[in-house]
Amino acid sequence: MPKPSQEDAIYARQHPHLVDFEFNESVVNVFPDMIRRSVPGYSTLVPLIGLLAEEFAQPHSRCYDLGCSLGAATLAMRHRIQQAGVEIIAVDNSAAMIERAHDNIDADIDTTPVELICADIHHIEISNASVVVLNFTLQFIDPAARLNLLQKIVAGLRPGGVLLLSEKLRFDDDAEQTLLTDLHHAFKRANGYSDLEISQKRTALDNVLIPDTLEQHHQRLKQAGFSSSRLWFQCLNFASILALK
Ligand code: GEK
Repeated sequence: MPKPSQEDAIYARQHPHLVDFEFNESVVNVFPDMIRRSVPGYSTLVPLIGLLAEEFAQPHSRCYDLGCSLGAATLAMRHRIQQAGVEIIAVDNSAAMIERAHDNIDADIDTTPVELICADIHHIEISNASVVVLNFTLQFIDPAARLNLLQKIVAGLRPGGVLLLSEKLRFDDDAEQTLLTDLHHAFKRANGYSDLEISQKRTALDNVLIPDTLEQHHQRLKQAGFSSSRLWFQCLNFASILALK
């Protein structure tokens, strides 16, 4: 049985020495609550990833969920994909995440095979892919390594294959950046986070989550070799792009 998720109170009290955010055991315990209350649109976006995967999955191909955490997008794809011979490969470099993802997959009744791999996504092989999902993962990758990773994904995709790339956005225009940041903080306050929690989490993520602008994403995807990319989902400063090989 998967362990029930707990409420996220990681930054509820003052932390005298704030360290950079890590995907460790204490985050795993509260992760579903944390991501739902912190990422606007997450609860709508994840099932839609399943729907898009159903559209683009090709028979006898692989669907990848890179930075799968507890396997939310993996399960969403698994619940929709009907094509024969599809295998889902879910990868995360946090052992605590993969351990809990195993429980979630085991408790699910669908039968599409899922392989869970505890590894850095830079080091895994991508081949025979029709769908690749990076759901809020690229933002945690060193900016200097992002193009390389996207090039590896294009190389591993079949013709007609897609990348679904969801990210927190940054905006070049200062007024837009301020407006969307204020709205995001209002979203978190409305979901019960205090101002202390919001500001401590922000500090902890400062060196770890490095967002790009929408324009940077489109340019990098083109440079990596995708033939087109378009925004298909946005909720406040969180968005998802569909890139076609
Ligand atoms: C979801 N997709 O629920 N290699 C493998 N995994 C990594 C790496 C790396 N180099 N860097 C970070 N991760 C999920 C949510 S969370 C987003 C994704 C968030 C993993 C990291 O361990 C974490 O589990 C995940 O990427 C990012 O649909 O917490 O905002």
